[in-house]
Amino acid sequence: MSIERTFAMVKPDGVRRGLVGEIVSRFEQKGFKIIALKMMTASPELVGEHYAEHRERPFFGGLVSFLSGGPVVAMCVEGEQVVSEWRRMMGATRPWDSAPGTIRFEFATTVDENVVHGSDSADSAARELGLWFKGEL
Ligand code: D4T
Repeated sequence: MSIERTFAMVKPDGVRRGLVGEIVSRFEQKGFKIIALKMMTASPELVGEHYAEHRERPFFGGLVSFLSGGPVVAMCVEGEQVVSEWRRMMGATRPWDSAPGTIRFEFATTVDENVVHGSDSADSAARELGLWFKGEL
């Protein structure tokens, strides 16, 4: 058994489109445990820190304004292999590469507004949970 925690988020497009219940229910149906969940509007500083690895990319400015431009739902989710499993449930970053049945296949058409986020490794999960749930877990 490898019980892990990951950082998951419904991005502003997902919240705006009323997809929070759909996304949360996928965790519940699967059997993963939601440890913490909060709706919040992130500061540009927090989003910039979250996406620090993309700071030099041309899409960075737009990404920060999109992510800090409306409420998101931030979650800490626990379960066996949850880091990679949640990535599989989300589907590929580019929705047109994502597999049928995944969230991005079913609910997204673009890369810049692709509904959900999930940490890409155990190290990223620890870093991101520390950022978004500082002192709260
Ligand atoms: P996130 O981190 O949002 O779950 O996305 P991924 O982990 O699946 O993908 P990523 O790190 O490659 O991209 C981070 C974030 O940047 C946006 N993006 C990405 C964008 O707006 N334009 C682009 O060309 C790319 C590659 C989408 C996700």
